[in-house]
Amino acid sequence: MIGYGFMGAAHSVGWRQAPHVFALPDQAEMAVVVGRNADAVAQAAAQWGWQESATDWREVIARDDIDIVDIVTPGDSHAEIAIAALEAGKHVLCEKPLANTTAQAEAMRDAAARAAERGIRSMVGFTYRRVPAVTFLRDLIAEGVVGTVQQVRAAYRQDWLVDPGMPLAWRLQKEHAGSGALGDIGAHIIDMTQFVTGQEVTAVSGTVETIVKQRPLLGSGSGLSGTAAEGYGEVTVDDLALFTGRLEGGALVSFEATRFATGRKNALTLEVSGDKGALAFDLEDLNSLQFYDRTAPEGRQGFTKILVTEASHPYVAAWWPAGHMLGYEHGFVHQVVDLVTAIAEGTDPHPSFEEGLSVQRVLAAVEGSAAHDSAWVNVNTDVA
Ligand code: 4PW
Repeated sequence: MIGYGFMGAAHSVGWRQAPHVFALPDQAEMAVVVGRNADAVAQAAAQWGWQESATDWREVIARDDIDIVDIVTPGDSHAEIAIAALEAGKHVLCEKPLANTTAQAEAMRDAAARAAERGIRSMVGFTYRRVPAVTFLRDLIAEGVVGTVQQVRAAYRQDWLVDPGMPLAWRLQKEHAGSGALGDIGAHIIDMTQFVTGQEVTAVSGTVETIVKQRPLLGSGSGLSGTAAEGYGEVTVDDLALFTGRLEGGALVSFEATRFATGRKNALTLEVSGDKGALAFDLEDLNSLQFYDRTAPEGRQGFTKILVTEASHPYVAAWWPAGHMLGYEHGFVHQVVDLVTAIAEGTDPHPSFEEGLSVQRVLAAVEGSAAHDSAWVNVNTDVA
């Protein structure tokens, strides 16, 4: 695993738990964790259970005893590491968003396609697809329970930037993160919308905004928290992005990605409305779905809460007896299960780098639209 911050911790939990809870077709050992700071990465290795730590990812990728490379670094290094790993014959799991630009994502998709010819697999870490309720929601839509999808509402709201004293972490710097709320959390709701509806976003119109333009420099910290050092620096990414998308089938989607939703901590909500019914998911209540059945007798219709905690639901049987709850970390476990299974069975895991690229194109289209007074941008023809 390359990187050891917030996502490194989450992925470590995934690698650690998966072989204990699920009957994996092949074993995965937590061999090496890599980071630039030798002491800090050694501490991460000890805390999360990696056999070794190292400071040079190129040396680790060259090792014969490494089969899978898991990339949890900021977006600016995804392309270089992923392409090198694929060329070295390693299967790759890469955190989202796939890259910082569409050009990088295209190069990664091409490297993945070349590697696939040699049986090398690659996958993007859109982990929320693997929340059982989200996978189940996708299955229900595919089964036709909402009928024709006519409208989607997708929002990812956080509030960790409302405090102007929150320091200038890498997520707030374009050269490291590519974009702000748009790429970090907007990417999740774009992927989730495309995943559950089975339709791509073909055009967008949107706007992005940076509310607090200067922040204290970062002293220490990772993930969504940190301490300030002396001095201020420029915020070079968006704090929020609001955009409308058009799906292949014609339905409109309202997207909201924001780090300025005061009081909303990690509120990802998705509602799919169709001519036969509607389905809604809320990450802050992630063990359930809301289902509205328009075909039920008049007077008995209403949103019903379905607990997605039965053995028949995706991923659930391996965990606890029916009715027992899962949380944020379980998606990372399921991600490892699906990747290792695909590698062992010789199939291509999802989301593929191609799917990661499709999200990247939507992100670029939103930025393009925002730069031109929210003009509609066609994702596949207008994005270079
Ligand atoms: O991928 C996302 C992160 O970058 C996460 O799932 C949530 O938002 C939590 O942290 C950020």
